[in-house]
Amino acid sequence: MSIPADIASLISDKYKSAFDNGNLKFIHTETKKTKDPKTSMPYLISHMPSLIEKPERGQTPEGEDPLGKPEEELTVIPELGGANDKSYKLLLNKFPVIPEHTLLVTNEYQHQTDALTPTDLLTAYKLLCALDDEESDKRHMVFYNSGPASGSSLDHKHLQILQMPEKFVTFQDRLCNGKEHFLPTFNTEPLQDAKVSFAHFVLPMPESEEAVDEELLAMCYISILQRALTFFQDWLNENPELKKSYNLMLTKEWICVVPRSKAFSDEMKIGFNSTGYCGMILTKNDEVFSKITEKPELINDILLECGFPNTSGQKPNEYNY
Ligand code: B4P
Repeated sequence: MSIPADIASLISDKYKSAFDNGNLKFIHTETKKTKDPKTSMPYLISHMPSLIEKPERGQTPEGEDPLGKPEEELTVIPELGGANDKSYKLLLNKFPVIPEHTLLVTNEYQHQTDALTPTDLLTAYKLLCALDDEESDKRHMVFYNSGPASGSSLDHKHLQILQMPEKFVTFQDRLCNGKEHFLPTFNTEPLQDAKVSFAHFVLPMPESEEAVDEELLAMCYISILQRALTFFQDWLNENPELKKSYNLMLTKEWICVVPRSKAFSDEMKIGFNSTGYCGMILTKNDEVFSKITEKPELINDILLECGFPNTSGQKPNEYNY
C-alpha cells in the first residue's frame, strides 16, 4: 500500500484550484460548540441554510454515478493502492462543509451496502497516518455511511476523510482515553458509554502504526459490525421495514460502529450521517438550529430515535450475538 508522501499538499493544491475555479461548492456554516448537560457529550452544531443547491438522495438522475466518472478538477489521485493493484481514486468532495474533505472511492463499481474489505480499511488507515500531524494538532476521521438508514446519498462505495474541527474532543475520544487496544471476546465487550442514549461499539486502536495491518483492522471491524447487525435480527418483528444500516468511524485512536434505524427524524426535521454520531451535527433548518442550540439535551433523544438503545452493561447472551 503506497500513499504518496506529499498527499497533504496534493489535496491542498487541488482543493485550492477547484475552489478558485468554482468546481466545488464550499458550504459556509455558522458553528456552535456545546455540550449535553446530562451526558456531557460534546457537540459541534453547524448550520447550513436549507436554500443550498445540493442534490439529496434520489435527486441524482437515475443511472448517473457521479463518483464513477468524477470531474477531473475534483480528482486528486486517479489510481491509488498497492504496487499492482490501484483499486481506488481519491476525490475532493464537491459539497464540503469542512475544507479539503475527500472521498476514497473504489475504481470498480461496488455498492455502498457492501462490507468494507481489509484493503479498504488499511488504505483508509494509511491515509489517516499520512494526513494527521501531531505538531500542528491536525487530526482526521474516516467514515463510511452504509445502508439506506445511515444518511448516505450516493450508492457507489466510498469512504470519506475529513479533518476534525480543532480542539474537538468526541465522546469516543473520552471513552478510549488511556485504554489499550483489545479485541472483544465472549467476556470482554467493546466499549460503550453508558450515559449516551444510542448503541455504539468502540475499540481503542493500537498506539503504534506498525501494529496495524489488514488483519487487525478486519478483526476490529468484524467484531463490532457483528454486534451492530444483531439489532437488525432482534428488531425486525417490531419494524419489518428495517434495512441493515450502520455508520463506521475510524481515527488513529479508535474505531466505532453505530447501528442505524433511520436516516432522518421527521418530527424533529433533522438527519444524521456518521459525523452526527461523534457529535458533529449538521442542521439545515433555522428553527431546528435554534431549538437544539437552546436545548442540546434534545440531540441525545434524536440520535436514539435514528439509532438503537444503548446496551452497555448487558452480557452478549442477553441480546444474543
Ligand atoms: P454519502 O455518504 O452518500 O452522503 P453524506 O456524506 O451523508 O452526504 P449527503 O450527500 O447526504 O449530504 P448532507 O446534506 O448530509 O456521501 C456522498 C458524498 O459525496 C458527500 O460527501 C457528497 O457531498 C459527495 N458528492 C456528491 N456529489 C458529488 C460529486 N459529483 N463529486 C464529488 N463528490 C460528490 O451533507 C452535506 C455535506 O456535508 C456532505 O459532504 C457531508 O458529508 C458533509 N457533512 C454532513 N454532516 C457534517 C458535519 N456534521 N460536519 C462536517 N461535514 C458534514
